[in-house]
Amino acid sequence: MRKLLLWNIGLSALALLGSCGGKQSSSSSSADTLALSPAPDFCADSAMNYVIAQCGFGPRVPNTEAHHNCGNYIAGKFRSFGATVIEQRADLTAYNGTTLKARNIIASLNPDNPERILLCGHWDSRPWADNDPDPAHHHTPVPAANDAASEVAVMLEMARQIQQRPLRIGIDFICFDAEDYGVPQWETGDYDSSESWCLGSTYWAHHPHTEGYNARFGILMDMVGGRGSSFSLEGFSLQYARPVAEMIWQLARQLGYSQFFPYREGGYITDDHLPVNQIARIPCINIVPYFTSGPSSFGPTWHTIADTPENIDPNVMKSVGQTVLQAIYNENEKSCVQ
Ligand code: AHN
Ligand code: ZN
Repeated sequence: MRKLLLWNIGLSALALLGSCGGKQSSSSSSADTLALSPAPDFCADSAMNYVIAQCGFGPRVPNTEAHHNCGNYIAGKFRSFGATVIEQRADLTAYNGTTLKARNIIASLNPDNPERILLCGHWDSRPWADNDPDPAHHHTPVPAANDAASEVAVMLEMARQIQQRPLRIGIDFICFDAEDYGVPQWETGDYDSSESWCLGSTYWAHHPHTEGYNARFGILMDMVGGRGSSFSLEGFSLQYARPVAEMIWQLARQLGYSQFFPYREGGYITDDHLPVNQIARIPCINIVPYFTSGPSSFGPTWHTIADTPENIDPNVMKSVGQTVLQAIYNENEKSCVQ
């Protein structure tokens, strides 16, 4: 009942209603300004190191040794930051019939708290750089620094920071597998592209890692480190989780990241937030870049062999990591449980 009510009221009222015992900071005087709970400083250099480490394994294409080894690395890192890690394994069928030995990596903080926030991204690399300007590379795997080491790096750095300043609220970091095995542009067969992406998240949405899993909301991050990136309000995010999107873009503005989070609408993106919204029924936004010029709206390195750590801007990861950390610490203040 409380939850239903929350979704139907404005954000400033939401902040007031959610606060326990009127512990509202004085900075929330203006109707559109959100109170900022104390939050740790996201370290961009640390996140950069996590990008480099993941790329050091080679492209993390499902069914490869690099994928196996990097999966162990990611799970081990989250464990070292005090998270409880569940590895959800599944045999998923790619569009072309290939069986993918997939592994969703789920790292939970305060796993017993029913009040939770879901943070997610994918960790697999695309097997084909099919958007590379040079057709000679169209069958070469993507190094995948931005797509998707960046989002895993941001989640790892958030987990490291949270360990230093523990939360009461529950957090689930989910690294989805097999997001990026969608039908390549060079494929000549008659395949349904829309069904070919997001296999790991679709599996998780049908088989959540705990029975009856729920979260207040979800935040998907996809390609959150590319140089020159800015994040527009994505269409499905507004459709399914507008209050969450408005809260994040507002927090980004208050933290001085308007340059990275312009308050304007981008396109509708088929991505891991769709199964989370449509199957798991958790309102989930997508922080995904929107380039208004160049070869792709996802940026010049998207699905090319140039998706390397040199083309990552740590300041972009900082803007995302700091904003999402702030949202989590704000939610933590609202938590009345424990
Ligand atoms: C579409 O191309 C429609 N969605 C892409 C989702 C994606 C791929 N994100 C990262 N790689
Ligand atoms: Zn991709």
